[in-house]
Amino acid sequence: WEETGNLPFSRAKIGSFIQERPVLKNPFLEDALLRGYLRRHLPHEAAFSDLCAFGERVANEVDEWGRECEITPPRLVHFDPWGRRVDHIVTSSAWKRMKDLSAQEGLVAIGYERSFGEWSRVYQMSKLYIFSPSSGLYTCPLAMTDGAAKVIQSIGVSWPVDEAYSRLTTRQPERFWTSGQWMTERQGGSDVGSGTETVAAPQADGSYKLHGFKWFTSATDADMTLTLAREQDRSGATTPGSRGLSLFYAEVSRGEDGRLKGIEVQRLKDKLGTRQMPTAELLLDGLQAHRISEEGRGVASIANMLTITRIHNSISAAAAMRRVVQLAGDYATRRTAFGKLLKDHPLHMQTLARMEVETRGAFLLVMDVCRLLGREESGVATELDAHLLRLLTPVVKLYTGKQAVAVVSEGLESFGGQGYIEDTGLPGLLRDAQVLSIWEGTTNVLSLDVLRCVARSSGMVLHAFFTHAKSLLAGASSVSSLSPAVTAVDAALSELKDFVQVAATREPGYLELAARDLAFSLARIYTGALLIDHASWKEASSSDTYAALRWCEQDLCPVATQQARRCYDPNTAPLDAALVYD
Ligand code: UCC
Ligand code: FAD
Repeated sequence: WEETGNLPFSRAKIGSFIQERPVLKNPFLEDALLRGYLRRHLPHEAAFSDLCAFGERVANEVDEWGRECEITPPRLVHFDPWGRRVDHIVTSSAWKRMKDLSAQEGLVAIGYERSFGEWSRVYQMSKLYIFSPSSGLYTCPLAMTDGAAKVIQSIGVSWPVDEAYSRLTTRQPERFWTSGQWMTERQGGSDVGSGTETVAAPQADGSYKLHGFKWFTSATDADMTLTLAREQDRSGATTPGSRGLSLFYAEVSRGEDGRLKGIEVQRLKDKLGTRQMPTAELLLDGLQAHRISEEGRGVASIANMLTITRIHNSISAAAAMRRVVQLAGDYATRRTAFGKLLKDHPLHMQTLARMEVETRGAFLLVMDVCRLLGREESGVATELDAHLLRLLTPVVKLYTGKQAVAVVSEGLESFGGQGYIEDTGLPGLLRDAQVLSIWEGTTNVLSLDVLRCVARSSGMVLHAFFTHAKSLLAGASSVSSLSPAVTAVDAALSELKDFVQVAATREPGYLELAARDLAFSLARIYTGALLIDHASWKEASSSDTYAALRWCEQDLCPVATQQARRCYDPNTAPLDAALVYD
């Protein structure tokens, strides 16, 4: 060896083994459930060929742009070289390409063109699902843009927002606008009613000047925003609480001196994830705005935006899970340990299969909410559909947000140490997933939203839930292979019914403590029913059946389990507090 110079590791040789990387393939073609779901519900050649072509583009072109967004994060330039304040948020060229791509591909427009009628939202969200993990977080501005278009559509497309609407929903890159959603102030992001200090001073021309401080504003390079503020009366007084909040539309523009009009960008947030995208603190110092809601109806009017952004959030969560499972599956065909490929280790496959079950459940739950949204928007929704959409929107957001963190974290581990190495691109998936349960309403706040919508509907919302879940099970009653799953969901529905009956007789604090478990129960039961329904389709595969069975083996109704353990009784809250501060 010495004579030939082939000594291992000699003369700077670092060994000859190089591990093959996991390869991203066309995310549409790789996703059996997505294709099966669309074949069943949206069997249109045009949709399939568009999704297939887009998937090819995502794998071969766009994914690299997403990496570029990550490694070239936005930065804030406060002053120009001559000392003039400019507050310029410098973004990467890849981020700008994402904007053009989004317009060209109709990633917002599809929802408003409605070429596929009531299935248009499912089509749009399928595209976003393919795009999301490669998008460099561009799905964030798209979510808010879609939400703003929805709000404008719901209040009426007329001056002063008609031009904005046409720009938010266009496919022409040079006209396309994105929108911000500025709700959070320093005192409160959940409790917006108490936390909003921004005031709106009426102007002689009917517009307003906004003065306040917005603590979190994402994708701050947007062209416009919707935001909340308190209208001042002639004496400068405002109404406290939610009832004092109105919704305002403002354009983000610059004067001839190059300065932002009425806005100072204080700083960009230094974030755990979502680093591809700017999130700024903004001082609103006389920002010109137009009130677009009735006075005092700001929260109710922005609720349409929340519905849309929460659905986008859920799509991103399911997509992150799908991406990590795809990459982990591919890696398992390339990595060897203990003499065989990872894919040949049953315990490793069990781990990936459990991730796959979670991913399938999340996908079907969020697609069902998109289906309901599409039905509502095309005017074919029944009353039951409307109740389900209201109930399931917070449910899907809060449940998939938690699933995404767990599944993506497990996914990183399946690459061993490489899952922890930044330039593989894998850690970013986890860092970006962590925000999904925080923004657009935290898990607890959305659980309380579930309670609120149940409470305000005098039983109608829960009735819709039980009726639809039962009808999904009924379709599968003749499929014997699914019967253990059907029995499990049926039993969970009965437990849930019992819980509701008992809870109705208890003090309000009881329900508050049960809120999170209740929301999780709704998610697990409904998802179980959807998996069963999909598996009972005549073209379903044996894996569809297996996934349904596996999902339904878990505790589908944790709220009943915890109730039996007396976890919501009046003595629990003081005991919890004592434990925390022990
Ligand atoms: O985080 C943000 C942007 C992040 C970036 C975008 C990411 C998008 C995904 C990207 C994926 C990559 S923006 C900030 C988001 N902030 C929140 O989500 C706030 C969380 N807090 C809540 O949701 C609270 O529940 C509040 C603020 C809505 C509670 O306020 P109030 O004032 O206590 O609420 P009320 O009094 O219960 O409700 C006021 C009205 C009522 O209508 P009326 O008066 O007609 O009875 C409610 O029924 O608003 C109605 N309402 C709703 N309607 C409240 N929530 C809803 C709802 N969810 N749906 C329909
Ligand atoms: P808090 O309301 O202080 O909540 C703290 C904790 O208390 C949470 O765990 C919450 O669940 C819990 N909690 C609160 N109330 C209750 C209750 N009644 N019962 C039980 N538990 C409760 N906001 C915007 O408006 N626009 C943006 O573009 C935007 N971008 C963001 C980007 C990023 C990266 C992040 C991290 C946040 C962004 N936000 C944005 C803000 C985000 O929406 C808020 O941070 C979020 O809604 C939570 O509000 P908070 O931070 O005030 O938390």
